[in-house]
Amino acid sequence: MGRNIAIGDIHGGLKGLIQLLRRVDIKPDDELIFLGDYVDGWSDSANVVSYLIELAKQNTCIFLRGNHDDLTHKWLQTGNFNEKWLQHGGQSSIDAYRNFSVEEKQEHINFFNQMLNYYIDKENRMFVHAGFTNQNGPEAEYHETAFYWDRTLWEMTLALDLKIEKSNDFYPKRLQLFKEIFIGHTPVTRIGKTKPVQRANLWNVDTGAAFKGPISGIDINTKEFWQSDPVYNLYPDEEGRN
Ligand SMILES: [Mn+2]
Repeated sequence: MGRNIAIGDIHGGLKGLIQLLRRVDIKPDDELIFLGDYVDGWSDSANVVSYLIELAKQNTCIFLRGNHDDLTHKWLQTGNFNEKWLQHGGQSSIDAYRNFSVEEKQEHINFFNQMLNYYIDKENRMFVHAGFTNQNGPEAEYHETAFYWDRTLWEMTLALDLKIEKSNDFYPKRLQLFKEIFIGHTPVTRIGKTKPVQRANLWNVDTGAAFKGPISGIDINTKEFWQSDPVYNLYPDEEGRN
């Protein structure tokens, strides 16, 4: 039986992703659940997407949609973008696509189209890039952008008294809905951590690859995890997102 491995934010760091998958020692029957943000950051944004398209031919892969994927997707489709995106890694994605043909870009657009906003597995574990806000669960979410932008789910667990019992009336309803929730989006380096962080039944697997951290993968059953080197060390001539 293969493993189920969730992988955090990548942000164009293909060298880190390859290193991570080698350390995980992936086998053909392992399922890989990517938590989003494949692009915007290091210079290999477009190459990461090409790599993932190929990887999905060998392994069962689930690709969640990150906020950076959504912005890059929109730019690829329409040519439209905003200044904020350029400053937060968008320029690196524009540069990365410079030598890609129309056909290659179309293949990537198809890949972006097929990304999921969230995924719930047979054991009622939820996977989403950022979070959700509706107490009645993701199906009831009013604005789909929450799935790749929300930070309240993560912030709530940081503020939560972890001694509170799940049966307590004040236990957050959003957490009660699922056995476990796996997210990326907010680097754990912001709270001084470098490894995947558990808060209640929520796991944050974004270890800050866009900045000074590594890319992380975690076996969702055993919680064994693996990491690349800090990605900025693999791109010594680049400034990254700082
Ligand atoms: Mn991110």
